[in-house]
This record gives sequence, C-alpha cells and structure tokens, in this order.
Amino acid sequence: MSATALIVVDLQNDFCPGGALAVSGGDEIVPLVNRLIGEFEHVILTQDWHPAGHSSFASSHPGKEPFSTVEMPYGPQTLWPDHCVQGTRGAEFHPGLEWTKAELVIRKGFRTAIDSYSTFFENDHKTPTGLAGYLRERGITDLTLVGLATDFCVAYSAIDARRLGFNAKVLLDGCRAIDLGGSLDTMKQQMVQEGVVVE
Ligand code: VGL
Ligand code: ZN
Repeated sequence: MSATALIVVDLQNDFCPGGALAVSGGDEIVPLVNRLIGEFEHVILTQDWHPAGHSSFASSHPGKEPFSTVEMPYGPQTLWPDHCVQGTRGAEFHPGLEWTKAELVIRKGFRTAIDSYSTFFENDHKTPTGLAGYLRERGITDLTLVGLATDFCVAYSAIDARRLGFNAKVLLDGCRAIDLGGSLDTMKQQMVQEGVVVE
C-alpha cells in the first residue's frame, strides 16, 4: 500500500507580505496550494507557533540584529524578527488558504529554548514532533511539500522526510524563499543530494 500526503508548510500571515517575517511573494502561492488541497486525499498543515520571547527571536538577544547568527547548545541559529507568536493574527493561516480539509496541524517551535524548521525534528535534530509516527501509522509513504519558506522549513522538512524513509517531492511553484546569503541555491542542492524530487 502506498499513500501520498500534501504537506502545506507555514502558510501563515507573518510569512506573507505585510507580516513580521514576510517572504517575497508568499501570498502568491495560495491559489495553487488550494488547488492541490482539493486534489490530495491527505492534507497536513504545519504552523510555526512560538511563545513570546522565543530564543530564535533577535529581540531575545540584547545587541543582536535580525538575520544574524548565534551559537545555541544545538548549533548555529539564525535570529529572526519576532514572528508567529502563539495566538496572534500573524500566526494564523493566510485568510485565503482553504484549510478546512486538513486532517492534521503540526505545530512547531513552541519550546522557548529551541527552534524548529523541520516539521519532523526540532533544530537539535533529535526531538521529534510526532509526524513520522502519524504518517507511518496511517500508511502514508509519499509526501508532496509546498509552502514557506523553500529554503528553511520546506527544505528541512523534505530532507528529514528522506532521512526517515519517506519519498519526498517539493513543488517550487508552490513555495517561496527567504534566500538569506544564497540559502535558496544551497538548500535546493542539498535537497537533491538527499533524494528529494525538486520540481
Ligand atoms: C521559518 C524562519 C523562522 C519558515 C520559520 O517557516 O521557513 N523560517 N521560522
Ligand atoms: Zn519561526
């Protein structure tokens, strides 16, 4: 048996134009994502979901600017503007996203001390979110990923999916990137190396 799920990554107000960590053209993907939601049997959403004062926020590190890097116990961490704070409008899904069909919402980044780009593991690459277990129990073997941002949460999720033994495809038309210091090219190459189908 094989089944495919669509994973819609972080299509939230704060990652769309006007949001706190706006990804250029982030809202442009909504019509395509809605079409895909209609086509897939299984739809899973991810939601970046940080407590106020999260350790990935530059504002939590006096003297540090957004988009700089700090060393955390689990390795280097990019610092971001405050974004996707639990319960705020910025953390809600884009109002045009037709999300009611989704069977699961995976929230991530909700522990103050650790960020989570991947929807499978937090940034220590050890703490699981539970998604792999959910997919295996449901017999889902193949994943198609779209959403924001290509070079962070989408790429990290797709790479972890491969490492966990899932087939993973990223549809670039359904994604937009932050592209910090060439991160889009780097992460595209890394995805291909890890066996992600990038279309
Ligand atoms: C993301 C940076 C910080 C993403 C989330 O969804 O790609 N990027 N938090
Ligand atoms: Zn975040």
